[in-house]
Amino acid sequence: MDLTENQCQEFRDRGWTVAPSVFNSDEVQLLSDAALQVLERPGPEVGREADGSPHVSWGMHLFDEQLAVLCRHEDLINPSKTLLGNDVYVHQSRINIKQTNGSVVAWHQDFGTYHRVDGVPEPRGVMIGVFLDDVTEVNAPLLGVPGSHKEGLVSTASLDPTSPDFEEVSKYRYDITEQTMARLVNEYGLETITGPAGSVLFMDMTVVHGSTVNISPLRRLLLFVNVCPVDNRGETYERAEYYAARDFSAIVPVGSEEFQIAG
Ligand SMILES: O=C(O)CCC(=O)C(=O)O
Repeated sequence: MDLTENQCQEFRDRGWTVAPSVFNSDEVQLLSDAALQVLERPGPEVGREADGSPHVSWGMHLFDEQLAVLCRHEDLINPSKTLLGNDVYVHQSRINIKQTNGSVVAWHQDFGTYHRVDGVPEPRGVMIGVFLDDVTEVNAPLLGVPGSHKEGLVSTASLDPTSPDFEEVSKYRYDITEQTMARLVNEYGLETITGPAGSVLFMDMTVVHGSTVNISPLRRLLLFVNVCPVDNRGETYERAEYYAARDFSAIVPVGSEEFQIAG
């Protein structure tokens, strides 16, 4: 699969495009099973809600072979190469699960942390989101400010040393102030990013985005494979490898036959 010219144009103008029906139901099942297993890990690579249930796991490709295959999958990598005009490496991968009543994700830009903490020099990179549940208006979809990637970095540090996860995560947070958010939404609007399970989102790393609490009973499981071109690699190593790449070699794409689907 590769993106059409219209999809590439939409990515450039709006900051993202969603490709439907990239993965079939067997692949969605396999990836969901693998992701749920990784979320069971006890280590610091899993971030938790106040009640101890997991809401994120970083570096999924380091911990599971099927998810490692996904991070090399041709339907993720070839479109990213088209969008970025170069070979790519995975800067960060993660599993985001929005359980019922799970936490809010504050407005931010992924590139904010990648640049300031991981030393990725330029705002060139794609967040690839793989939808493993139907994402609709009702189960806390990602919300994005269309066109916000054209503003460059608009986030500022948000430091709260009393936060329980300060050392692991919060120290590296760069949020968008209320004033900046009001200006951006006034200028560009705000949209939901939805699609059926099996869809894939390609989003510029500089787009301002976040999500609300999920008060529905409908789970929202999403995988992210965030890639940068090989000439835009992280130059500092403050964070562990599960947050930020050490391997900058160009990914050689593989097909779905690499997945080990049972039966
Ligand atoms: O899953 C979400 O709602 C947002 C995840 C996200 O933006 C992040 O973890 O940086």
